Amino acid sequence: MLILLPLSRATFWLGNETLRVSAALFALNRTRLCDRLRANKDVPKNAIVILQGGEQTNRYCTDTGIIFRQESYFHWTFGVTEADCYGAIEVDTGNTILFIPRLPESYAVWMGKIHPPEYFKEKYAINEVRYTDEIASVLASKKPSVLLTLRGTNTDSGSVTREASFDKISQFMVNNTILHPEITECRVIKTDMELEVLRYTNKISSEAHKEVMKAVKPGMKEYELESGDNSSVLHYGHAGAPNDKTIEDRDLCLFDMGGEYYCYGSDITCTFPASGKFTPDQKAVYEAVYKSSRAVLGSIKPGVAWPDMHRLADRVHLEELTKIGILQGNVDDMVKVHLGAIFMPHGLGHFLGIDVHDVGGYPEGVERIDLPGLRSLRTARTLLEGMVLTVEPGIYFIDHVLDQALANPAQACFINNEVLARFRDFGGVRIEDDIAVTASGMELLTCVPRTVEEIEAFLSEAQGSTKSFASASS
Ligand SMILES: [Mn+2]
Repeated sequence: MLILLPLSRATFWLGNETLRVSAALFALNRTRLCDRLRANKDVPKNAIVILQGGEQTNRYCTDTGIIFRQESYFHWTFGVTEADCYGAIEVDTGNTILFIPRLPESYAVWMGKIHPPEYFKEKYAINEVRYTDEIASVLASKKPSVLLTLRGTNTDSGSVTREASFDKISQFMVNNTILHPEITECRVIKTDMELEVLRYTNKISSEAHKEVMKAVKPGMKEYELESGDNSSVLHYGHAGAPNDKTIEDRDLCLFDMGGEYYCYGSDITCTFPASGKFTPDQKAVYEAVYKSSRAVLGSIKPGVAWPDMHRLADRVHLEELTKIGILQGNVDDMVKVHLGAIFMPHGLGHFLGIDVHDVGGYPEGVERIDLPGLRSLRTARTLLEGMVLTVEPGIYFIDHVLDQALANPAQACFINNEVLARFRDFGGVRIEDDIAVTASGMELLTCVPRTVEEIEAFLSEAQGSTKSFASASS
């Protein structure tokens, strides 16, 4: 039996034109999780799922708070944005209990209003809200057969989830192995409500990319493009390689960035010429990547193995690089010596959701393929309806990798070094779109100028509008 609450008022919304996300999204996630767990013969009657949310932390030894972002499994299950909470679900009934921290009175002075449990009950449409210092007594009153805690390894990072722990947990029977594969599998398949948020995140991130494309001018510093609007978080540059290069007229710009909305992400890459016009070599390489990108998008459907999509992109790249003259010989023979990985050393794409590299890429029974390029894939799964992935083929000219290939006679024989020399300082091209697998194919979530013609027209229009604005204001 499921306990239904009126959900209409429980909505996440940032005002203005932003998307309203109903708490029903998370209620459905919990229902799906409970359904899976009840179907699992290892889960006894009267089991309770207990998750620990993310904790508020400070910068090193200081009292300067680090901006809090909810832990992803906790967000998927409860949609709660506050730090230092726990959540429990009674598997048989779906009854949900949120445990919030009992904040000290000083919080009201320094941080803002202290809300009572009733506030959170309404805000998140959750059946029961109690304090975290009551966890043991509240759970004991439910007489659970077992507490299901979350312990499992993230297959991208190798890091292990933080398993819930609280004072007096030792008085309960605890199982920490059942929950992780079940909840991870739920996260892999997106519901319609989740897809709606991902569509929205992709839409605003596509708009942000277009704003950046319009703003880029040779002579600017890379970091000048790091500001953006539309609630976008731009992921690029780091302390070891800050974005401090001056953009030159002949440069290709590559922006790999995506915004998050209510923790649901996006991941988009656009590559375009700073000058507004592709050189013949830039156009040739860009069109090679565009061709592989569209070949993959046209082939995606349920039942397709993701590594085969990676192989397809590689093959198109090898064919196109042969047309350009960088490679010579038979493409099948190039495939045998893994020449594609020289130009695309990363995987074709990854799951996307609450994490940008979303979970579930390698469940039990799916093995990583230990071959160049393919071993970098964050999933080797067969596609299912409801999966959301990035498709991000690229061709890069990386000196270190090219020199290794040239030193290997099995690969060097396919490379025309004279033509290659022309591309040594070229950099790279990546086209990254986000897609959802549908019943018969895929839905493209990203909407930015993609062909050479579309990009040049967009950039020339942007330059034109800047000029007319400048003349109008002078
Ligand atoms: Mn990506």
